[in-house]
Amino acid sequence: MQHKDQLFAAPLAQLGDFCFDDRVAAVFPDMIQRSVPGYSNILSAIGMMTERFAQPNSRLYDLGCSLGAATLMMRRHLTAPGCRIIGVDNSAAMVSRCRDQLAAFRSEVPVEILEADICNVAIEDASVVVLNFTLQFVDPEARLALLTRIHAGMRPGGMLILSEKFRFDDAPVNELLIDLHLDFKRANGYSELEISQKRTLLENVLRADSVAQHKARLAQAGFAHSELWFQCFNFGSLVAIKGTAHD
Ligand code: GEK
Repeated sequence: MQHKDQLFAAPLAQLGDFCFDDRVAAVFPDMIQRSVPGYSNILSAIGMMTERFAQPNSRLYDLGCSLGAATLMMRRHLTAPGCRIIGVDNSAAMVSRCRDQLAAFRSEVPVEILEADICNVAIEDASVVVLNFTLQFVDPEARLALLTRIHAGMRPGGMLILSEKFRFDDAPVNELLIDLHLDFKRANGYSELEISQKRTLLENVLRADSVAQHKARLAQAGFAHSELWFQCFNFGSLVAIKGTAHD
């Protein structure tokens, strides 16, 4: 059953920091669909990239998997033999619901969901790694180290899909794209109160980088190739490929 996100519909006495607790996990599919422009397009593309980039007998990672929407997409589109998928999230509420969700669909592909911090989990022998709107919640100081470890744990020719909320250095453009995103949320039925309360809650936990910052960091982490392949307002997705001996 789909639950509607009404967490911020009534005035809240205290606005602390947003966290991925059981109340958020219970409404998460509705929340992300109504808040992130392009979310379902990006999920479809994760399926397409998996089909293309998964290498036989390798591992596929979904880092910050929430309820496993990207994990499910990867599992559905995986054609390479002998692979396993590892989903990781540090929210106990998300992990428990994610395991139930995955068990609801039959599949031969082995999937493991770990409750862990993506900054500590081992990345090994990976051909596809997904960071679908997760890096933005990692401490900015820890982002390069994480991407460097991901790169080190990938096979040559492997693919990283990095989806994020962006900020833009050009102030009028930044304001316009933020405004268009707010219109998107209004069009999806969020009230002014819901929008402003959620914004305050996210202020300290979601720190967005620019596309240029992402590209520079990906290069620094060792990725030979990267490009923005999708953007809608201030949300989008990059692909990065680990070089081969021919690069
Ligand atoms: C999707 N990828 O539906 N370690 C592990 N998990 C983390 C960490 C961390 N350090 N920081 C945040 N998370 C999903 C959507 S949501 C995006 C991802 C959003 C987890 C956090 O618990 C949450 O489940 C997820 O990252 C971010 O395709 O809510 O905007």
